[in-house]
Amino acid sequence: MERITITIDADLLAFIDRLSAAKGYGSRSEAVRDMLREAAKAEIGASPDTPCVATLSYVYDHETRDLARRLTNRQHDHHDLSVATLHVHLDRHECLEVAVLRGTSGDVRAFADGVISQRGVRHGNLHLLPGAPGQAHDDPHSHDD
Ligand code: NI
Repeated sequence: MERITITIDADLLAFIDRLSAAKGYGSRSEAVRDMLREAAKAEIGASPDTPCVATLSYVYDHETRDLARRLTNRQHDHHDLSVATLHVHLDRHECLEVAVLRGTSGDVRAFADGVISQRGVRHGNLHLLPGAPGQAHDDPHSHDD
């Protein structure tokens, strides 16, 4: 960890303190670090070549004709992106899947769009995180908490 000193106006400082209290941060530093991490996530969108890890979640009706098979085939076709998938049978008809993906943000987005746009897939959500493919946690200095 490096220590930096920043100068901000009273309004912004009050905002940081309100956010810290509302979200339960233990310190201003952790609140500000999380804001910067949010900014880093926005950066992922800037270039399709940015390495990332991602979670893709969606609900689908497994009785929709051929949908379950097509979704599985899609994951096999992109086995290089698909790290793992959690499947939950929500009720008699609906399934929730959470797929962990790793690759460039362009490839991950294209895969997610292809799943979310399928007829019968609902509540699709892609959450991208910065991370280098194949070395997400190998560097101890990249994981400070
Ligand atoms: Ni199911």
